[in-house]
Amino acid sequence: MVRLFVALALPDTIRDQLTGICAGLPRARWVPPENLHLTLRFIGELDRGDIPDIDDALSRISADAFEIRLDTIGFFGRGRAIRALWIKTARSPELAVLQASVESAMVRAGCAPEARKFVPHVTLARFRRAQSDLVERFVADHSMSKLDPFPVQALTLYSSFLSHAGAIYTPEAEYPLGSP
Ligand code: 3AM
Repeated sequence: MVRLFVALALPDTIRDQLTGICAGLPRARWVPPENLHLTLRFIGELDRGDIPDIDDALSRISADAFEIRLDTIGFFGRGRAIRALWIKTARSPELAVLQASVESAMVRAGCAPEARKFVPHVTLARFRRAQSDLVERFVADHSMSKLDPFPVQALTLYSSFLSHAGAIYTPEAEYPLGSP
């Protein structure tokens, strides 16, 4: 079995900018720089034999490259149950269309439809028992963080191996987008 997801890899410049933000929050389990990504579709556990159907569906997606920008820090959950700190993209109709294409492709490949609304974000940290006042202060302190825009030029199919030392994400295949 293999655990898969479809995501946007981030350029090194953006990883570096994010790594600069990811500090100074007690109890945060920061996502290591090499694991930072923007998930478009969590697929879940599949037989390796099902990968060709996923690969075929992703390779049929047709979309042009475009630019996005990460611009708002926030969190999922409330109080001690805050579970993730993230940075969200500025509104991007192109990203919404691309995510919808990935969703349709995955359903055509046999995956159950995703019921949750898509919130385009990069997870920066996870928490077991968050201190909500510190998380809220961190968000307020970073409300003016401005990251550079960057091009979205490919989709990446990742496998995820959950080890004791943390998740190991491996790019399994890349699907280039067309030139605009
Ligand atoms: O990109 P983020 O960090 O938001 O939380 C997992 C991570 O999301 C999410 O898939 C991404 C790559 O691991 N994920 C893990 N298990 C999941 C599940 N059962 C899940 N998303 C939905 N359902």
